[in-house]
Amino acid sequence: MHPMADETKAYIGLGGNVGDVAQHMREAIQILNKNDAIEFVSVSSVYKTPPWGITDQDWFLNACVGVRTTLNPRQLLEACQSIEKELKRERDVRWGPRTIDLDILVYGDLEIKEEGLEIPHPRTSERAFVLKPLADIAPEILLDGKKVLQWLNEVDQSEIQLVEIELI
Ligand code: A4P
Ligand code: MG
Repeated sequence: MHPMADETKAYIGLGGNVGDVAQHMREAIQILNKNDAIEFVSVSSVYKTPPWGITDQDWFLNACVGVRTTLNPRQLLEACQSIEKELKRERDVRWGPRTIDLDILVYGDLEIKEEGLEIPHPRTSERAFVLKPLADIAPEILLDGKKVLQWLNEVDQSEIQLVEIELI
């Protein structure tokens, strides 16, 4: 079998606001890396972002990774969810459940709207906390016909802060 057959470029968003989120991001990347079907390609900077949706909670750290994978979208979702479980299980005891989320933001140019799986991830083009890190590693990819960088310029990113930490 050709090792590069059927690889798709995908982008995964990392976010959390409980516990040592940067450390969870590092661990998530390490676990992704260990998967033979996932090749790690790129990582964004880390950003401190105001909470979106429910605003009465701590600020988040957000970042994005780019991968090449032979997994199909469902398999990649399962990989992401098993990482969440692994990292949350540890944290459950000490800090409660919301330590890190992994969202499949983009999978090639695929559009999926199924029960439990929507790609591109819902509301990506409205969310500065997703667009800012995604623009570090994939400014030119298209969401709904428009570049990530263009979407970013249309949202309020004034409160987002660059955090000087390395994930790899
Ligand atoms: N799901 C569907 N599509 C996808 C996809 N493309 N990638 C389903 C990953 N999961 C996907 O997710 C709920 C369900 O989404 C999963 O069972 C999966 O089948 P979850 O992670 O269990 O729950 P959640 O993340 O709390 O819900 P949701 O609706 O995904 O929330 P969001 O949209 O992820 O928002 N503010 C800042 N600043 N930074 C953040 O990172 N994150 C959230 C969560 C809110 N506010 C935030 C941030
Ligand atoms: Mg989510």
